[in-house]
Amino acid sequence: MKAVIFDLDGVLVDTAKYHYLAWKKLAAELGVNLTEKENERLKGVSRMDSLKIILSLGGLTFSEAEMNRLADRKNSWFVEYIDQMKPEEIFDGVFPLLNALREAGVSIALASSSKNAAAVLKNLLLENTFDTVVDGTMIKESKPDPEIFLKAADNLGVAPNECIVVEDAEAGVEAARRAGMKAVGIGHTEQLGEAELVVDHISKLSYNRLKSL
Ligand code: B16
Ligand code: MG
Repeated sequence: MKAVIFDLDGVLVDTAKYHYLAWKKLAAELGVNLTEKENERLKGVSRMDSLKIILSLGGLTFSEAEMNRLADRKNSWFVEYIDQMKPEEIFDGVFPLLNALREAGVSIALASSSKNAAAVLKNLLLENTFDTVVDGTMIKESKPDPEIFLKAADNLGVAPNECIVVEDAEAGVEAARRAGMKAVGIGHTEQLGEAELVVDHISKLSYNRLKSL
């Protein structure tokens, strides 16, 4: 284990909840009931891919211009939530884990599909915490494509099989597997069963537990 690559939304902080609330509001306007179960498919995938999933749930089709307008509308609500975020919202267990990895000489990276990741990191005072950050503005394909994790490993100068990914999304676990990396899932085995280890919260992870993978 030379590097650990952390997802942002739903792993370090509960922005996954804000994505869900904003998508649910948009879906309701379109006459679609977005359940928590269906929302699992939206986690980790890009904004436009998320919208397409919602439209397919309702059997709806829109022009590209209209889809852009809908995606912007959802994003404006999401941005309102994250503008209010404070460092206290970082999950318990994040700093002890990051510090333990640092002390052991393990690199730490952040890989988020979100185009808002820089703003979230800034509000949480985490902008200088990671050895490299790859976000949705820097990639062509979002998770489940492995591009984001391969780019993070490349930035660190570490081989994929020396990296462990920490993810809350099924698409993220699949992206890690396709990148040739081990994955730890934060959530439920029902969605994240492909991961080497699944825990319900990041506070359950330790340096030793990651190393033993
Ligand atoms: P944005 P992550 C992902 O972030 C979210 O899980 C996903 O729900 C969201 O659609 C995606 O970012 C794009 O976000 O609309 O802000 O660009 O989990 O990869 O940190
Ligand atoms: Mg996530």
